[in-house]
Amino acid sequence: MGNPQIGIIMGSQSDWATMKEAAVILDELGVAYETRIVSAHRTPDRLWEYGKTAVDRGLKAIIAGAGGAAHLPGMMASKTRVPVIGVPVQTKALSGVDSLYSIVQMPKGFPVATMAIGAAGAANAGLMAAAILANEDDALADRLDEWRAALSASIPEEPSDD
Ligand code: RP5
Repeated sequence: MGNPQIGIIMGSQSDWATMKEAAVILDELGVAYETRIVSAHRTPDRLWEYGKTAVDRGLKAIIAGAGGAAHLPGMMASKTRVPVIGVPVQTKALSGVDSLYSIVQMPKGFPVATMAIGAAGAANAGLMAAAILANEDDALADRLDEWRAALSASIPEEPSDD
C-alpha cells in the first residue's frame, strides 16, 4: 500500500486491543499506516524522535492512544504540526475518564482532536484520519462515502426481537 500516511501510536502493548480498531478501519478503506508503541513516560526519546521526523516521513495524521495519565497525544501534538487524533483508552481504575480528561483538556496552541473513550473512539479515529486524507484523494473519498452509505443501509427502520 506504499509509504504509511497515518501513524497509529500507543503508550503500551496493552493499548493495542483498543487501537487495532483504528487499524481495522484503515485496512477496510485501503489506507497505508504504521503502528508503534511510543510511551510518553517510558520511552520519551522515542516519542521525541517520532514527532521530530513525522512531517519529513510524510505522515498526514497521527492517531495516538493512551490510558490513565495519558500524556502521549498532547506531547506528540507539541512536537509536530501533523494533526494528532487522541484516543482515550479505557482504564480499570477510572473507566477511561482519567484518559479522556488527560487528552481533551489541551491548553490553547497545541490541539488534540479527541475521540470517545475506548474501541468506538479508536474506530472513529481511523475514520477521522481517512476523512483528512480524503480531502486530497478522490479515490479514498469514494471509498469513504461507500463505507458510510453501507453503514447507513445496515440500520433497520424498525426494531426486532432477534
Ligand atoms: C499508559 O499506561 C498506557 O497508554 C496504558 O494505557 C497504561 C497502562 O500501561 P501498561 O501498564 O498496561 O503497560 O501509559
